[in-house]
Amino acid sequence: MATSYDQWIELATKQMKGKGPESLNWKSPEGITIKPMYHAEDTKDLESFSMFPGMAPYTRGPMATMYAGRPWTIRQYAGFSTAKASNEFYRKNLAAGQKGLSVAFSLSTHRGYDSDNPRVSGDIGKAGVAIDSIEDMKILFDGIPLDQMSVSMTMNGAVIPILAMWIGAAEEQGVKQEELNGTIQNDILKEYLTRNTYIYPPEPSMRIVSDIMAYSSKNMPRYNTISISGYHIMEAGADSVLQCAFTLADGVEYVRAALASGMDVDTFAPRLSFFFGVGMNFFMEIAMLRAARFLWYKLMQQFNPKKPQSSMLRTHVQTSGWSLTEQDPYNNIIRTTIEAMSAALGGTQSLHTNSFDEAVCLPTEFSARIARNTQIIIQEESQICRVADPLGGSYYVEWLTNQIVEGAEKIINEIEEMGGMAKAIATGMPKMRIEESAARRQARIDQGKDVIVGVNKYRLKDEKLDFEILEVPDSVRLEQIDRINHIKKTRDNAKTQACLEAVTKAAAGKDNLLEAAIAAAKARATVGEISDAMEKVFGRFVATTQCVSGAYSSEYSEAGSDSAQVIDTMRKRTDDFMAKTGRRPRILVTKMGQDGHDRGIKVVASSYADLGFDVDISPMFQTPEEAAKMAIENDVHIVGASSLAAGHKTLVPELIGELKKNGAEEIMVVAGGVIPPSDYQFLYDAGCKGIYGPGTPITESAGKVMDMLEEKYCK
Ligand code: MLC
Ligand code: 5AD
Repeated sequence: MATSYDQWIELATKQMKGKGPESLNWKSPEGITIKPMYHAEDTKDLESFSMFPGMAPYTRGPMATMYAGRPWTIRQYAGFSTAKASNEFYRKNLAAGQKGLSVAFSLSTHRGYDSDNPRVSGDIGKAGVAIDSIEDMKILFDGIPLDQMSVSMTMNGAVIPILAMWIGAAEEQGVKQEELNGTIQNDILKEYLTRNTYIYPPEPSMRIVSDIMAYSSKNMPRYNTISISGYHIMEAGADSVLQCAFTLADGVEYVRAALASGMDVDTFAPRLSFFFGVGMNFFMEIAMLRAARFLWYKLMQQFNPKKPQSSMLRTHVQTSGWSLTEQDPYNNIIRTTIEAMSAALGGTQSLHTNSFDEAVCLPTEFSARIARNTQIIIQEESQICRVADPLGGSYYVEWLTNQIVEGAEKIINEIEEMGGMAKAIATGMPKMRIEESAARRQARIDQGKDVIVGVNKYRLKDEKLDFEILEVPDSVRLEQIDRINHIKKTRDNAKTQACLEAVTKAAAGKDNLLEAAIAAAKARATVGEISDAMEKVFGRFVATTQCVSGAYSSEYSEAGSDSAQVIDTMRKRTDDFMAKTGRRPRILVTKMGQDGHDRGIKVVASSYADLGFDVDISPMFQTPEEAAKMAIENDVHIVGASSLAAGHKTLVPELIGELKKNGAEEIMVVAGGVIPPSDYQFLYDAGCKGIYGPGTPITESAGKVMDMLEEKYCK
């Protein structure tokens, strides 16, 4: 029976008692207007999408049969404590159905510090495994055959020593370089943008990227030399269009850097890989992955590749850690399942599913099992792997894919006009866009416009956490220091020093840095020593901190008078404080230790400023001593310490101690971030005045801070 769109509108209008279906249109965070229904008309001009998987432009996936031929790799990101503890964890996971490895390193290692460096005393092994030398690396892969197991290593800052140690450890395991299979993240641009585990300034860092590509394409043909990452861009607050655009623009920048270093496009481009994050907007995430493949193909054509693989986007996906909640945490299993389905229906090659305890601690054996089984059940029970790109041809998905292509292309063109992504990053443009998007999202959540079950709707009265929490003992640091001392005593020091000098010489000249570092790693030089050998020439990068303004309050006031009133009330309180004390309430927000997750402090800083606070943001990576000094010099009323990498029990008490030592105990300290509730009392006992966990609305924490300030200064 023939039907028409007009008839559908008529029917819908009738069923909705006179309201047209356009009243159901929804504007997504990307600014895309989503209609309640799609049909053939919406896709009729999208000819580029009538195609096959495995064929250019690869929208439907890079392989012809996709998961029907081989399912994606179940690759769980993990690492904590010592190499021995992580090795045991890996082996158990592999025995239980995990297929590929993915190493999470300690933040101290990321930043090129050995475990005996006093700057990192609160970080060792807390957020990933601490690796100081090739000996640690050998323990990490003990009993894991590196010629068979593909290994991803998330390393960007200290990428040269870590990759060198992995190659060296494999060799000492009897595995040749050409047999090695895996991926190194090696994506430094997004570190300046969001993840913050850089060491050197951008220019030498880009050279490191090219040196790794050059070395690997010659010696390790099966190795993916980079994992161009949108995940962290999304986690920092970017919507899907921004994630897609900035990630691909980063990719183009790397291609240009490799070409400029004299490589032929077809020697390195087939081994570029990608990494995207998927959140809770189910179809949007699927469309983003499809759009990214289409756009990458298109973008690569300007470099005239001859091999099809050179323009084929292959990607890893991780479900969104940020989307998971501390409140009612078993809901996180459901969220992760939905996100994993997006990744699969979007055609990922490899996937990490987060554990439900994400917002509290690192995965335990129990939570890791559920996360892994989420993938195994999808692969082995749901039958969705039987057909390649099963959503191909869906009016909505195809239309949405095209929307993301168009939106991202616009931003990529803007970046091209600025001279490419490195230049765009230097202007601060992408960072500000991401932070604005994050502040808006926070405002929508704080008002209940974006629902988060168990947090801003259906909240439980009793929020007891009833699961085991993984805690890394401080003794890991001492164990690591013992091993460093032992290595330094037993190695041939003259040989080590000569190798380190060769690394410095390579940094100053043209020799390949990875090649020089492999020799140093085999001569038992440490991560810190190899990093320092390059730092002598490259220097260390210090970021300047900027902050958006107005995004939080403008998103808030758009919601109408009730919400706007919340903002007005807070502003009146900060104005009154000023009238009574002669100063605005002044807060320093700080990140201490090597924890680079700055979405939280950026959102807090820009929203508090919108509410009438004077806000100072400390540079990243402060020691407690430095943070205290800044608080005193800036004469703040209160310090907010954000911790997402398990350093809170050392760093927060040390900060309070430093303030006291310098006669500034009147400066109050509050903490926020990923802090297990079982640690709250410990922090209160140490003098912390407030703890605001994930899911606390900004207006609520600001209200509590004002309560304390009014009590102290206005009575
Ligand atoms: C796949 N294959 C097929 C096939 N599908 N063959 C025939 N028919 C099919 N349908 C083949 C492939 O060609 C390949 O062979 C082999 O199977 C493996 O498939 P793959 O697609 O290459 O998978 P994989 O090896 O898993 O590689 C995926 C990848 C890679 C290219 C995306 O880069 C990767 O594993 N990335 C992981 C990155 C990661 O884990 N990052 C964690 C970040 S966490 P051949 O012969 O070509 O090998 C993080 C958090 C933080 O960053 O700390 O901030
Ligand atoms: N083990 C497991 N997952 C980790 N993540 C970060 N560190 C680890 C680790 N050591 C995951 C979390 C986080 C994301 C960046 O990576 O899901 O949100």
